[in-house]
Amino acid sequence: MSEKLIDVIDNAGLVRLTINRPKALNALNSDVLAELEHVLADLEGRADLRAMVITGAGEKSFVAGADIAEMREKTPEQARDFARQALDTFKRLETLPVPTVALVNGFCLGGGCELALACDWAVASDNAIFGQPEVLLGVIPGFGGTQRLPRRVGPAMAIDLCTTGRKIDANEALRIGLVNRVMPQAELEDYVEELAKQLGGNGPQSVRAAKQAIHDGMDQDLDSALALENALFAFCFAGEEQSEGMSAFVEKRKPNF
Ligand code: DAK
Repeated sequence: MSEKLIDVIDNAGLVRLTINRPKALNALNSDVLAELEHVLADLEGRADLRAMVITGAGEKSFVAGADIAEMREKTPEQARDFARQALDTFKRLETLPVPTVALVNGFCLGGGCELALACDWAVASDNAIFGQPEVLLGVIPGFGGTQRLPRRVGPAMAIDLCTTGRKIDANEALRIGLVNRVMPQAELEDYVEELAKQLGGNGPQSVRAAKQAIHDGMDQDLDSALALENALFAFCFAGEEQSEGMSAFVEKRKPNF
């Protein structure tokens, strides 16, 4: 397995992953997925991890989908295994305990859109293009799109995108809640760098707790989810972070997390 399909830059707990297959518009093949899973497995236990950004190499494409050439000859069993590999990898990404940001520059289609959906944030260039075009290829989204897309944008828009296969621009993606921000392409990198610093500068335990409360709570009924929030809120008072944050406010200084 090549170790060059995912570039990793680690800047004091702010980690940036770059999928590096620009000639295929960073399409996800088995090797990319295996390497991504390997990298995520290394990251998930790291106590110093503060935030993670994932992007695709080049200015044209975030990820243009699962690799169609690789999928073309698959039997149903092989297709199930291929999709399972991606589902497991994207689950790892989704449950990474720190905020994750999809930096979407250009095409974000099929498995690429599903990759962005497994991240907490999506920040897109103003020329980005989104879509779930699988029905145009005779399949359905296989990397979680039929489930994460309706949870992100609602079932009506998810049905629209998954049954027409139509592509939408960055502004429509923003309007339907698929992405958090749209930036001029020239400002995208700086914006995401600042965002990662901002996320990494907040209290690490409380940032992790906020993510956990929202993610785990979404899968529960409201009363159970509120009980989860209550437990995590109390947990925040068990460490030094809350004391430092509140003392800093009272003493009119910046907190040192
Ligand atoms: N897979 C493989 N190669 C791809 C690719 C992809 N998804 N997208 C682009 N490429 C390759 C092109 O083949 C081309 O390679 P060469 O011919 O140069 O060798 C190179 O990237 C540049 O692409 P184009 O020449 O096409 O560039 P254009 O600017 O003209 O067009 C495009 C860009 C993004 C509009 C076009 O490339 C395109 O339509 N790409 C396919 C987009 C797409 O349909 N994405 C969805 C893929 S399907 C499942 C598992 C998974 C899935 C479903 C089920 N099971 C196992 C059940 C998920 C499916 C998908 O994600």
